[in-house]
Amino acid sequence: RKAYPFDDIEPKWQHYWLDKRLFRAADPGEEGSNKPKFYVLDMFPYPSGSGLHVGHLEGYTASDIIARYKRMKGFNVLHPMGWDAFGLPAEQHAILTGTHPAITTKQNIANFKRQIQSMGFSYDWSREIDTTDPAYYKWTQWIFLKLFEKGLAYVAEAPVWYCPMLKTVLANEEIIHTPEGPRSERGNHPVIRKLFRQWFLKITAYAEKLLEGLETVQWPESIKEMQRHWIGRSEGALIKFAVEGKELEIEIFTTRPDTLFGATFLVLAPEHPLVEAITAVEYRNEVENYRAAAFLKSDLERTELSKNKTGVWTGGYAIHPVTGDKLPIWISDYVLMTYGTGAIMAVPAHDYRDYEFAKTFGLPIKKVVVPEKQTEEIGSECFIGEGVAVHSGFISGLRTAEAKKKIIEWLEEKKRGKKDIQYKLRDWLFSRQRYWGEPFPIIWKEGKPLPVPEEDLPVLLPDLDDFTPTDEGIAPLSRKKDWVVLPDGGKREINTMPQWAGSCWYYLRYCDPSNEKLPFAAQKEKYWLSPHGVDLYIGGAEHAVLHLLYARFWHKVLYDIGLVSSPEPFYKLVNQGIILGEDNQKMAKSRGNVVNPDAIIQEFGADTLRLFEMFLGPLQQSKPWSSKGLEGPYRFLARVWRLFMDEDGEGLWVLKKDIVDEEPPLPIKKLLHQTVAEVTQDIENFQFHTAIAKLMTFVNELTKEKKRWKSVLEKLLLLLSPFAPHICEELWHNIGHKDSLAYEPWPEYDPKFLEEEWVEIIVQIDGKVRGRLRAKKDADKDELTTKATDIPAIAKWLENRVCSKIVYVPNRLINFVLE
Ligand code: ANZ
Repeated sequence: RKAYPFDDIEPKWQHYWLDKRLFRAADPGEEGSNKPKFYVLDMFPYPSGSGLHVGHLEGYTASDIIARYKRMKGFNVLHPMGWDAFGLPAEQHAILTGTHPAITTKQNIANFKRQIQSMGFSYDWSREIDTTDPAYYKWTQWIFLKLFEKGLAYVAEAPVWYCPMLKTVLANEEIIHTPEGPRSERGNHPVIRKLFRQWFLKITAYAEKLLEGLETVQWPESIKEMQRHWIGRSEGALIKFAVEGKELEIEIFTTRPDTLFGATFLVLAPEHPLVEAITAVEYRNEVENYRAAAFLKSDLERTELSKNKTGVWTGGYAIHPVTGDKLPIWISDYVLMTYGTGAIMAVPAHDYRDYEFAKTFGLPIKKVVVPEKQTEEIGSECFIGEGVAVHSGFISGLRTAEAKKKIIEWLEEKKRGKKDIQYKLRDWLFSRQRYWGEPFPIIWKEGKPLPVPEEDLPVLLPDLDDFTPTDEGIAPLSRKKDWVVLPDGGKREINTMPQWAGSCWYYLRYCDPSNEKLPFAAQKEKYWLSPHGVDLYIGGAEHAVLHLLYARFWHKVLYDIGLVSSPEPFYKLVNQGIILGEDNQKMAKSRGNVVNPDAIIQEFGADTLRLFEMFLGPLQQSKPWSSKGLEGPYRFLARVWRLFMDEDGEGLWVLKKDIVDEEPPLPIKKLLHQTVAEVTQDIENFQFHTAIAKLMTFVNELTKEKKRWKSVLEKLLLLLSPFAPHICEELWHNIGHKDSLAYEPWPEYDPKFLEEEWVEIIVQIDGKVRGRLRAKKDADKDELTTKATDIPAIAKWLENRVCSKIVYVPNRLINFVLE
């Protein structure tokens, strides 16, 4: 027999909530929309074949607690859910089994939805969206066209990551670098570099705005820092070097223009367009071979991982813009074509990479900066810090910052260079040679990409039987000739968008999910997103630089076009910590340590699982699962149940007879108000584990009492309901309420019942203890001084004396120093 009948209660209330559409958010103009709004968003799941795992449920439980709490606090709450359903796994499955990805996706969504609903989350299901639904992706295509119109989507040939196993091109972020070489994040397959015609989105045009916006949002500092790092802003200068004997100039980017006098050679990326023109005939073979080898390496292999510097001399020289010295021009793969100008001035005395290169090839090293305090770094041949310029002509003697300024002024005046800012951020590789994604709304005519007219959207993804890309990596849609080739000779774009596309704007669609004329109506967007975007976004930290950067980029473009009303999409971001397996390892099918929520719900109920997920530890920390721990919350809920319910002679649950409509005694009142105050504060601070601990203490105390005060029991149910909504609804109903408690006002507390914390303060005269004083914790100094001087024993010492100083150590002592 179950300790309490959760198996009856839970499905019953889930149906009640759904049938009554109890959690429908009121759109502007509807009843309820005059309340303040609160938009609490989850990162919507990819509906995988293996179903929900307990990690999803952690974030979803946390957001549900907030949603339920905010409703009770009088907010009009938008709490939606949907499916990020395009993507590789369904397509891989289709390739293996022949089952169309649409079918698998549909089944998986149904399973995810069943699982999510069995947790009793208070989603507004009328707003459910699915990124693979043509009614949704029509607008993903529409937004793409806006980017295209603004010149933010373009086609380029580019060396990109290609995975021969997955037969697709992957973005930088989808690659992991292992000691065995670069691999695909998905599936862990080896990847290589290949030249492809690709779509790119010009996220680099928003680098500065993406950086600035970070200052306005309430995000974990670690995530902001990862985005800053990813964007990688560097301030420096561009400097032009003439090539000896040629009408050519090499432009370099440096963050240390103050070291110009220490440049002893130049290095070009092997792909640099001037390499051919500069290379002397006798070096051509060697240079060509080196270039071919470099092409096969990734940027990361070329820079961070490679320790031994390689390179070849072109036979050419550059002229130093100030001294006129001849500097040999080399090529090396540690200089990347994808950053700055693809060329550098090498300053081996002040840059490690250049130093290693100079050592390897016997090139000169010239010291031009010394530390300000000569104690540091003495004797080291490579000093990368800032200091004072030496052997540097007109900037000698200047500190680094001034030296930079002065040399830039000189360069600008002589038209040999200028101040410059570079970003590490690259444009977003946006096309995939895959089937299961949004088709591009693009038609090719005479080699030019043209937008599909708006009235012809959506460009539907046609049916296919064979989902494998061709061996050359050409997208599978190329097989659908009658779809690709149009009667007028135009040809459809056959690549599809990456999975990130649909998740770039889904939070906007939730505001107006069935609009057929627009992605969302302005009035609804304004209501839900003003003034600062989604109020609270909960999800995993693994999206720090992918989804969270891409979505911010799209949002900022939409903001610039005037389609959204806030410059940032997500105001407050909370990352839940990872739930590890019981073995403290990441949960993974291959390790066999994945916990299935269905089995737990069956054995203990959803309320127990919800409580348990929150009771594991602080939301933001990662923590191991412990199936033994489920008993605790389960017994707690059974105890709550027994505060209200008794078994009759036939084993049926009946309401306790001794529930009284009386004022509770003072100690119980105090405990109640204390609990209300603390649970409220804990919820506001996402300290759900401590909130639950306080509710447990409260219930233990109530259990000891002979009487059951109805007003106290009611408050308990309201406080517990965001965490364990089913049992609370049932008991609320049992004690005589007709309606759900979901919109009951959140309990208030009266500070006069709160127990103050007291401390003992030592009172000293000239450092000797002369008295003691009980005071409220953190009381202020003046208040305490008055109190202390009122103590007769102290007053006696102070009589007719002049006090020169009062020393106060908060919560510890007060010392009167006499003259
Ligand atoms: C001369 C110099 C002297 C440099 C010195 C550094 C220290 P971040 O901070 O990453 O922006 N660099 C420029 N373009 C490059 C490229 N395409 N591939 C590889 N390295 C490149 O670093 C900028 C510095 O990295 C630049 O400043 C340049 O080396 C190098 F004491 O120029 B520096």
